[in-house]
Amino acid sequence: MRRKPVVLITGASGEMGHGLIERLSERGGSLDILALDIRELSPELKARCAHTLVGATLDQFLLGRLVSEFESHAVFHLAALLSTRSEFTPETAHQVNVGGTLNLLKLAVEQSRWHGQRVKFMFPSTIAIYGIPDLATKQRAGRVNEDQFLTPATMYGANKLYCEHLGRYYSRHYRQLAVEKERAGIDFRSIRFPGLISAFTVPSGGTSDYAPEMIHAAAQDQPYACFVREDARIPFMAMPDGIDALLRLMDAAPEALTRVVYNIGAFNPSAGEIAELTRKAFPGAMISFQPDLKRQGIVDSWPADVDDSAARRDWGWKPAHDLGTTFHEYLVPNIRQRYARA
Ligand code: AKB
Repeated sequence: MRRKPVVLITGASGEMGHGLIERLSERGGSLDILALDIRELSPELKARCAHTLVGATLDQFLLGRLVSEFESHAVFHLAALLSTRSEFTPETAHQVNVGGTLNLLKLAVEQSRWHGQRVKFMFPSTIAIYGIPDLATKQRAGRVNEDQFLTPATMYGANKLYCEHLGRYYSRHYRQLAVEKERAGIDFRSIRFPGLISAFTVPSGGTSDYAPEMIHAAAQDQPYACFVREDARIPFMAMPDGIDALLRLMDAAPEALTRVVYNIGAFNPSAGEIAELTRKAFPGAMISFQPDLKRQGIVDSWPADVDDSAARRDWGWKPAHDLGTTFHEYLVPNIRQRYARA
């Protein structure tokens, strides 16, 4: 009896999961989608998946059942507690973000043993792995490359940085003292995502959430008190570009890749610039700035911009949306439609 060959997506019901399932289901391909999340998927998302499971990546029994029924050939491990939420429960965040990732890496390497092919393991890392000590240094640093300021100031950033190293270990050094080398093993590939802005989902638990929160509030004529200063500046990207980047990196030929972990960038507006564009798109938007100094401190530790030349060179990364088209072609029309229907 052959198990069903699938691409496994954890955190499937999350912001990135929504976009990825839509794109993967449209793309088709030989692998069915197996979606795993602690929450039930929406009916629309479920309709795009061949199989859905409700459960946690920490549930060893569930993962064991998954292995008995499905043959995973690729994994998108999206399940995570984001930066702000992780600060309220740092130990739980460690268990979910690191323990969950370890479980999935172990599952992937076992799967590759069963079917004898390398399992592509796609891992979303984050700009939160960077830790810049102060604003003067942030200003001087400008576009930060992948090998700078690797001193995260949050549990989430520490978790993600460690998981990058875990992925590299499983990909290149796993069981290196065993008599028999892993025949197939896993092919771990990771992107350090900037703040992602979606027109179709509202963020939860991130510190870069002020951008999407502001825009979605304005579209609903709700007042929004922004928790960072007007001059706060970090890199952002339209969600569709983030999904495209994941798929493009997955499709890249192994020999083209000079790194396991890549930066990608698109635009890096200040919070004030985002507010200005939001007021233009939604006249009368009630936006105020009431910085939460603690959350502001996290944003100040993240780079103002990233150097993504390695991704552009190795696998042809190029964002489809700049700040203007993100607002005028992606966010505003879709968000207007979303709330008009509501
Ligand atoms: C967060 O704010 O925690 C995330 C991220 C930048 O990784 N959106």
